[in-house]
Amino acid sequence: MSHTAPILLDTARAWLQGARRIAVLTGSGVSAESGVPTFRDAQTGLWARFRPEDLATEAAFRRDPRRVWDWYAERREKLRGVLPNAGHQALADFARRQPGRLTLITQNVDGLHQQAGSQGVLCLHGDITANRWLDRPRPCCDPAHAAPGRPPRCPGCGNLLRPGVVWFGEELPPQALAAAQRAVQDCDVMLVAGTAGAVYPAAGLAHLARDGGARVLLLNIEPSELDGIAHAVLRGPSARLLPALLGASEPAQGA
Ligand code: BV8
Repeated sequence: MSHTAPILLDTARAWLQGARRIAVLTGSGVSAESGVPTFRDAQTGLWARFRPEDLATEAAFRRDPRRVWDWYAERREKLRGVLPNAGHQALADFARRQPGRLTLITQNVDGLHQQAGSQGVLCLHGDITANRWLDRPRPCCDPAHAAPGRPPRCPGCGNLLRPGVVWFGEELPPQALAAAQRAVQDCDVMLVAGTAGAVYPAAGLAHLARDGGARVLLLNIEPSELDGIAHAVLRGPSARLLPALLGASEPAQGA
């Protein structure tokens, strides 16, 4: 892995302030400072003996619906009362100040970007607070009348409700993915924040951006799988660095 130069905050800020179009990809690290455990860190206690990839699949859910439902119920519970942090806020504020310049793409299913006021967030991996039917719904399948249980089921045909997230082995929402691919191919700078960069096709967007001639800037507290393709890395927590990078520029001296 080639050594990617740490970059000065001011230089990174100049890259972003000077960019015509910016694409941002976020991962669970951006929500860590809101108290949401990252995907890897979430595997504690009851779930410590499972890899997330083993629970977040259709096969795992069909094999043991209660176990997978309970895992999501616990993650949903942990989201209750959680608020966006300064990192989420900085992205929303930048987009509000500079309409049309920033495309926000997220792997996160926690909805904190939207809660911070970000509009048009491209959610590649779904929404943990939503439910949908496991099998193609029949006329009898009405979520409002699902029989309670872990998971709830259709009293008519036994169809199960499942979390509205994208499981491993499942296709990403085609429109969101296509819009994300367009945004990274069209951007001057791609900022990748708070992700290990291990899950595809999301991580592939950084490669696409680089191949398209964009500068790829990583923000993470530690090395990630994308360091090798980045032009520069910023080491530090996103709730501190995103406001520093995207915050409104200080008025010029004596302005
Ligand atoms: C598919 C929703 C095909 C569910 C998620 C190419 C190569 C290799 C493998 C594949 C490939 N293409 C496809 C695959 C298979 C697979 C995959 O990528 N596997 C990996 C594990 C190798 N991909 C898929 O299965 C995808 N689907 O390919 O379908 C297909 C196509 C057409 C038709 C049918 C099928 C689907 C992938 C999506 C899976 N769902 N989430 C749920 O949430 O339960 S992925 C989930 O894991 C998250 O959404 C996220 O994407 C990922 C976790 O990654 P991170 O967010 O990065 O979190 P992590 O904990 O790993 O790291 C946190 C980072 O933050 C760290 O780097 C840490 O240092 C940093 N950090 C921590 N604190 C801070 C911080 N940084 C800054 N500040 C801080 N304070």
